[in-house]
Amino acid sequence: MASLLDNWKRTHFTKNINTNLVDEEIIVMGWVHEIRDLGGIVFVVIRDRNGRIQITAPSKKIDSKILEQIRGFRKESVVAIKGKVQNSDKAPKGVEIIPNEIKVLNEANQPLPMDPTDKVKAEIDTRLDNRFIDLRRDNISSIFKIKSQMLHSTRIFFEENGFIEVNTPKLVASATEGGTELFPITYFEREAFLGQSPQLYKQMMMAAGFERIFEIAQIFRAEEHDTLRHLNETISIDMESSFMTDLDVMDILEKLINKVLVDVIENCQEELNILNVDLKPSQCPFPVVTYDKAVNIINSKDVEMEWGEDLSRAAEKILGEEYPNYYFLTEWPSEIKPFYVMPNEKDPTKSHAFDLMYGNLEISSGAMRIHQHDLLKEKIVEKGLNPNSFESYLKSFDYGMPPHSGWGLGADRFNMTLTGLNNIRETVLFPRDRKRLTP
Ligand code: AMO
Repeated sequence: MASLLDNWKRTHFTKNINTNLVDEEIIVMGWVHEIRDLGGIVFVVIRDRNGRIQITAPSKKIDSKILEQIRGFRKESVVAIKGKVQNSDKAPKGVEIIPNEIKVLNEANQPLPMDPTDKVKAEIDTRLDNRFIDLRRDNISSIFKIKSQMLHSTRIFFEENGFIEVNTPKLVASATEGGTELFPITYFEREAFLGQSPQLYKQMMMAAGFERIFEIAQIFRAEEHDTLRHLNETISIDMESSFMTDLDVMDILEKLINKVLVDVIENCQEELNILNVDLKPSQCPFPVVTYDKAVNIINSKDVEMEWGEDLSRAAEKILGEEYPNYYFLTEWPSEIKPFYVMPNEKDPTKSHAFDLMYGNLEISSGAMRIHQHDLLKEKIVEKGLNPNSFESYLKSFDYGMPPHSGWGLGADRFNMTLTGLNNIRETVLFPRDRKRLTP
């Protein structure tokens, strides 16, 4: 059957075809990116994962059957081409392939739901509806190659620093973060929720004596609002460490951000060029701005903000103008941070919580945690939550819980800072927002 691979094996990715291969017979496989039929000669561009190659079919030189096959190509069909590499001044890579044999492995219906060659611009909704085609574009797939590097470097970083990777449940019985709503689900005969953070489990792993753990996993937030930086399902890079303070884990966060920057700059230059991003390692240490100072800056720029309020969007924008790169916001009021955050010993209205910002975008929050059972229970009650819902968590504080600190870094937001994108939907393969549940 013509549509099967039979015994054909791809010999080269298009990226690796160069003048060293002239006169060799090779096999390429990929998508029909472009067809130009000039009558006496047909040019086809074949695209694969990370490159393109020109196939040149001069009617005088090649078998009429093959020419007919090529003329019948449809854009985005999947084909395999066996042919000889030859020098060409005009081909973009200085070489082209003269085909000897062709297999059409799968034909693409026409018209295409969107143009993957970028000649016709599509709206974000059309793109997301046809995401598998959208992702065929270099500028879109580059985002995910950078993300893959980011996650890879993160794992290496944690491993090098003695952290163990863990996987905690995403079907959970109670809230952790306050503020955002939970997604309820039916769990047999009772109600459960999709996890909004591995927070409680991270802390219980400290009681388990693991001391340094990290997790990279989905979190679910029933955010009602539709913004460029919120999704209902997103990836969080979480860490927790025993015998460390908030300052210690801020240092770890800063080092991780820089390792990722250095690795992306080193290994993803091609993708950064495609995205037109001039990424630079960040200045270390990151500036530290106390919440008090932030309130002063914001009020001095004519946006009103009371002490004790969370940052409004307008307030974040002012801070972003003042600090366009990475910076920490520290000493947050206890009132607006979750129950597990350690209050400041001298002034309990303030806390050991911090956020990491990039310009006007919050990319991480963390804190030193309360490790004393009674204080923790008191805070749970103060926040209007029911301690009974936290029984198994609270129990882990009764039998040897060390002091500990940690943070959660929004991987999709972090990727926005690496790729220069301002819509979080761009950095997620199949984003889930207020209106979108498919594909
Ligand atoms: P927080 O709720 O601040 O903290 O979340 C941590 C980071 O996750 C990202 N994030 C989101 N990204 C996109 N869409 C969303 N809806 C969304 N919600 C959160 C942000 C944010 O900074 N348990 C704590 C972390 C800790 O203290 O360890 C927590 O979940 O980048």
